[in-house]
Order: sequence, then C-alpha cells, then structure tokens
Amino acid sequence: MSESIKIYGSPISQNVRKPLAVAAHLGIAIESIPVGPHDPALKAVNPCGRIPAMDDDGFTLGESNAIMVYLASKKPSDIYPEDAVARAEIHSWLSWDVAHWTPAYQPIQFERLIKPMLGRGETDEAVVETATKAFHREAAHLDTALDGKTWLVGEGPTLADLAVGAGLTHADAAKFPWGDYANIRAWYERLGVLDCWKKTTPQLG
Ligand SMILES: N[C@@H](CCC(=O)N[C@@H](CS)C(=O)NCC(=O)O)C(=O)O
Repeated sequence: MSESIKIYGSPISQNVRKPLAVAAHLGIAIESIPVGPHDPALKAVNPCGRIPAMDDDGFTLGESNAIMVYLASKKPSDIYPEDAVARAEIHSWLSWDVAHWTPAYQPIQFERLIKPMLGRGETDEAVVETATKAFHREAAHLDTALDGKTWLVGEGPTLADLAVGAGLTHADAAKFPWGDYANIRAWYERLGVLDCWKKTTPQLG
C-alpha cells in the first residue's frame, strides 16, 4: 500500500499553502513535514533546499505550482478542468504568479514580516519602495483581469485562484498596499470561504 504524499515545508509559507490547499480541496491525504528551507531532511527531496517539496512514494518534486498541477492531475476535478483552453489560461496565471506576482510581493513580505520574525534586522525601506512599484503594476493587472469576474478562469475556483491567491496569505500582516484594489479584495473574500482555504490558513505565532 502506498503511503500518503509527503509535503515538506512549514505551512506558514504561502508557497507551501498552495499544494496543501489543492490536497485539501481534492481530499488527497497528505503528510505535512513542517521543515524550513535548507533543512537536511528537505535537501534529500529538493536539493536546492526550497519549500515546498513533495515526495509521492519516491517520486520527488519541487516548485509549488508544479506540485499543485501534479496533485490536480492525479484526481480529475473542477479546479483543473480537462478543457485545453481552460488549462492554457490556468498555466498562464501559474506562470505569471512565478514570473511577476511573487517577485513583486515577496520583497515586501520579507522586509516587513519575515525579517522581524527571524530577527534578521531592520526593514530596508528602499527595497520596500522598489517592490511597491512592482506590486502596483502587477496588482493593477490582476484587478483588471478580475473586473466583472468571480474567478480567474471559468465559473469556479481553479489552480489559478489558489496559486495567485496564496500570495496574499500574509497581505495584511506584511502591509501590502492592496487596499484600493476592490476586485482583488472581493475575490480574496470569495477564496476565504472555501473549505480548502480555511483549512490552510496559517496561524502566525
Ligand atoms: N518558485 C518556488 C519558490 C519557493 C521558495 O522560494 N520558497 C521559500 C520559502 S517561501 C524558500 O524556500 N526560500 C529559501 C531559499 O530560497 O533559499 C516555488 O514556488 O516553490
């Protein structure tokens, strides 16, 4: 009998939340191994030492969005429709998430939340200022895409919403400048009532 799928990484991380939310939505049994980056146990699974990483009965995989797609591919569902156009649109959002959205918000999160949490020194306001410009560019794109829409792709939540939405997990704690993006805020509230979102909301100590 195969064991449950192991997901390495502290569930506080927004990147770790992504596969955990997919598994919760699909009812896939997960063993969460809440290690931090570069933990020796993690390096055997993901040599670059980043979280999350997955071990499914010896098949190991890094990169949060790839793990989401793998989990969703194991169990057909509405969050990863078979339709080629829907999948193309989902993949476009997953690429945007990694290429543009995460690099825009992550420096703000690191400077304002992670640094104080880990005692890594003062917030560098110059870094926050540069990242804030990038954040507004990408948030404006997301807000426009959500205009008149309930979800990013199709009529229901998909991997696109879970991946992009995960980036806002610590938006208030890290003081992201997202107050004026009405479409994003309404969409994020809709995400907030999904069971998989409630089950994976991290508790900051
Ligand atoms: N593109 C990767 C990013 C993963 C990532 O950067 N994880 C952070 C924690 S949220 C990490 O492990 N950082 C340690 C490092 O980059 O060395 C993914 O989506 O999985």
